[in-house]
Amino acid sequence: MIFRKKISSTFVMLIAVLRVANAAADPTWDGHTLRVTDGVVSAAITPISDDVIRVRVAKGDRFGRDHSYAVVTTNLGPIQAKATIGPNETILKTATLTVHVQHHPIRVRFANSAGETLDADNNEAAISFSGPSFRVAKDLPEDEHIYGLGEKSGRLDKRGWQLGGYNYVMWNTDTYAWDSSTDPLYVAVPFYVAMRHGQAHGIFLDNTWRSFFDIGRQQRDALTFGAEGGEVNYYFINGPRPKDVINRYTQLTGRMPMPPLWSAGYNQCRYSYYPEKRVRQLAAMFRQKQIPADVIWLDIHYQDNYRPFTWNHDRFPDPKTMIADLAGEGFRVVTIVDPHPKVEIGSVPFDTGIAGNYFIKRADGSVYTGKVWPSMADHDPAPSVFPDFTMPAARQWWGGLFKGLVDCGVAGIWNDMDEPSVFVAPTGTMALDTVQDNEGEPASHRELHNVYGQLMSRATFEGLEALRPNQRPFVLTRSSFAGGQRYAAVWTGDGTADWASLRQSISTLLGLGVSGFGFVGSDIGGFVHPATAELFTRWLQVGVFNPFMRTHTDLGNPDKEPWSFGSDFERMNKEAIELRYELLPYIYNALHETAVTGVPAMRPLFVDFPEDEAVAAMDDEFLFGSDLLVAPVLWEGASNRPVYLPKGDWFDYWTGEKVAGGRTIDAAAPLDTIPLFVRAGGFIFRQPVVQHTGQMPGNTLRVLIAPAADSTAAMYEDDGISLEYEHSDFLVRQFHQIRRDSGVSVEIASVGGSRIPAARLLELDLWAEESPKSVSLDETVAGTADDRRVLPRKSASELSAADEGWTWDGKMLVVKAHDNFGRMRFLVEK
Ligand code: MIG
Repeated sequence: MIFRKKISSTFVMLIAVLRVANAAADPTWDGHTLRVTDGVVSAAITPISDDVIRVRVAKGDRFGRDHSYAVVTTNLGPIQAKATIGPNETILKTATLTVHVQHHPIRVRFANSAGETLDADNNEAAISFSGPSFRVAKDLPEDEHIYGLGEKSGRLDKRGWQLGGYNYVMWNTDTYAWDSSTDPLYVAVPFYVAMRHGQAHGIFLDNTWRSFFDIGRQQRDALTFGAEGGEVNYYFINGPRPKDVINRYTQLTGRMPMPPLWSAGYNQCRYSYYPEKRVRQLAAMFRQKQIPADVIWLDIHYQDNYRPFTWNHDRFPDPKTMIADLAGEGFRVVTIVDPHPKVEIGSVPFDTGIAGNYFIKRADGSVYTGKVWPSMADHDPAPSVFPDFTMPAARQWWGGLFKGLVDCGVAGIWNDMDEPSVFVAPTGTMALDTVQDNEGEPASHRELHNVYGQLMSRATFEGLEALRPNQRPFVLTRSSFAGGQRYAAVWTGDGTADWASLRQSISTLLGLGVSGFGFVGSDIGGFVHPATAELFTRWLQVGVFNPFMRTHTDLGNPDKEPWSFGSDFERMNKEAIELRYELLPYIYNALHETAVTGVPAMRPLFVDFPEDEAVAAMDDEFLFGSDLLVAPVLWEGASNRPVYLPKGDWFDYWTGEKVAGGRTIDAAAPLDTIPLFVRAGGFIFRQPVVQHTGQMPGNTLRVLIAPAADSTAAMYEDDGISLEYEHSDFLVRQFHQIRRDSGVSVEIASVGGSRIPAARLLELDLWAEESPKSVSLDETVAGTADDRRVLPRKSASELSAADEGWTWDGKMLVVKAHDNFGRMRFLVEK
């Protein structure tokens, strides 16, 4: 263990001796950065916005290169910062924060404008260095909750878990059959959100070395983080709401770009689908059974002896024709590409990589080789070389290698093994003293290990972007680092097909979401071992509300398709996937919110209800978007479950029944039912079921509106595939309901973009206990009473065949009209 269990008294004495030996200089403030040295360490504290303060601390006074793979900009807008340098302390003030910097020894404390301390260095331990490593100790109040830290096992509230556990470690690792106590996993994000009394802030340690976070374990009232090398380089991020913290963190590290719409559909994978005939049969089965699906995934067996960028032509004689035929059926194909070309003179990746000097080197300068998949090949096995993705030219070269796959029509790329994973090596990864370019300042794998996957997915993303201009790249990666949300969706690797892993998948995905990764999912049904029918169905129901929805299973397991478990289960599985497609306009809208604000679609309740202490640690139910609360069944044999509803009114999605929140209810949940609740005033954007996303244009937009006195929501849409939305080819519409005793009005207005979608009908679904007297529509800009058109009342079957009118079935009022994509005002009179 590199980090001491306790700061020993000798260590403290050593600091005292050093302090005497080095004279400290007076603090300086140049209008941007406060510089302080206490003789042992130097600190540079820079407010980069009113709500984000950067803290750098180095041993002595030597700061290294200012460089980051995570941060995209520190230009976060206008800022007014003032420093008042006193004899013992400098007070730095922005519009919203006060930073107290003690000079001797250096201690930092952040307070809000009301003077409440948000984060403070632990007075005793604070900042210390030991050899190349450092640690920072913060006070951890008894009632503070800690979230995030990327892809983690255990519970949502890291603190609760930590008390019985261990340090959280950041070191990307291939963890086959991981469970709720495995750490670290595949993705490192040294960022956490702290919340106390409903007030949130965040700390992002921008350091790629192996790092650790000790949350009240060694010392109940201290949160300690540190790394094996590099500088103390962290950002304090202000709230006060959790959404503010996530928003600012993703302003700093970037947000996921709009994904292609098809990738938000249903994805079917296994290890591995082959040969071509099998793939065609699979596609045909979906269409024949009318179970919606958009994507079929090809795992490593499509390749020739596991060599990246090849096809096994015995299994896939004509991939281009196969992919074109599948496209005709509305399917896309995603193929896996791992980071380990085979050592093989005469093969393009190896030859061009050697020629360009793009592979990682051993400490002695020779090319590093390691055994991964190509060494397991039946034919002519050989070790692999590893592209150095920290070299910009190597990233560009790697991106260009996708040309063959893109020319075949492959729609997206799946990056696996990019921790990187190396077989046979004792560490499971490459030698730590291998050397990488590090964007011009060579460094060891020890420093760069954690960014391997992030930079591989970056190279893949940028390659696809260049090869298919004006189309959104789609990349899925197993490994990543802070900021990796800019390049790829993430799945949680090789979990197990058991109920504990299903439960675990939720807190892990919620934690990823809080950590900036909003486009995430777990292997539906679990990866390791076969799934039981019941487990698969329940997992699929959870998967409907994973931002990224993909079924996958391990080599050797029986098939895991929606129809693999008999006809009863097939019906329920079909219903779950149909629900995904019905909700796609809402899901896509929530993904857009992530792209714009960083706030994940699948999110913990505390994000929207920070003031409700009851939800602070809740991770067996969650929100999808702001208006849906999802309480999936996570226990074998259960046919009901307790559901906590935060304060306010909720509506049962299935029955429309109004349920008062602020309490726990018992929800019925037979095997074909997912307990789902709509927040009062919520707007759920839906459509009739389609078989794939290609069928969406022209489909009716169905808007379910949960009652409230006054509520609004915005809905975003675009072409789902190109980058034209960056040039205003999108449409944002504002929906506004107002309820009075006399009735309800629903007003729709276009508030952004210039897109006119394909002609379609618009349907409003309103729960109503009595039949309205009349329903009218005003489509004029001015909107006086005279402009209203009364819509005809119809029977349900008449309405389903008609373009305009309304019907009431005793519970639900359904109103239909042509969508004019502009202003529409519906008036329902009681
Ligand atoms: O060494 O490509 O997590 O999803 O099916 C195993 C084969 C490599 C691990 C991935 C898994 C994938 C499998 N891969």
